[in-house]
Amino acid sequence: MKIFGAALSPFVRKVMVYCAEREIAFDHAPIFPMGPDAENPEFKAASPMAKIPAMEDEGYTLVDSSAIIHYLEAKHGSALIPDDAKARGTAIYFDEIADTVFAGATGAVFFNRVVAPKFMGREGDTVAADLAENETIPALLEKLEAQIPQDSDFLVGDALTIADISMAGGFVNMKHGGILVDEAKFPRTANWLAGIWARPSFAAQIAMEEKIAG
Ligand SMILES: N[C@@H](CCC(=O)N[C@@H](CS)C(=O)NCC(=O)O)C(=O)O
Repeated sequence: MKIFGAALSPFVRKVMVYCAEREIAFDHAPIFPMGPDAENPEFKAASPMAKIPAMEDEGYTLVDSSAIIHYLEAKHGSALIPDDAKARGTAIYFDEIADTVFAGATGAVFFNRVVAPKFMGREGDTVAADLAENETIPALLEKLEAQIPQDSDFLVGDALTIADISMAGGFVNMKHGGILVDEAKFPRTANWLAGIWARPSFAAQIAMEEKIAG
């Protein structure tokens, strides 16, 4: 199996960490889609809309982090998407909000403070990054804090699910943009996140990314 996409993308990271947790081997093609890599013929064949992550597996191609994880759960047996109806509903809910509202907010920081200046050779929109840091992200964290279970180290039930991988992955982009979750203001979120980031899958991913993000 081959995974196309830059590791710093929250969506690519989600698939990479999922594979690490499941010990699913893959080759990584670190495609950055906002430059010449977009013309890579293998990538174009796997990702018609030029989005990352894309996957090629035994001649089958697929785009979108959640779609790829659902495919891998079907192929390798379900492990990180719960079977129980309510647990599955909640896990997919967290995956969805990670990919939408949280990725939008953390992306404003990450894109403008890291991607634009470091990888695209232009200034980022510092006003947009500051607004996300000072207003959007704290407002989201306040809502998230109330949803972090008090009696578990995980977002759903008592084991790791796609919810933890997706949500904790988004916070890595915030970290690359210079923001950590304030433990004094959001203790449950900070504690949950520290536990997930300490897993070997995340620890290795973050260490590798920090060499790239600088
Ligand atoms: N919902 C998609 C989002 C994928 C996505 O937006 N990826 C971004 C990188 S973080 C991308 O490919 N951007 C390039 C573009 O839109 O041209 C997923 O979960 O995979």
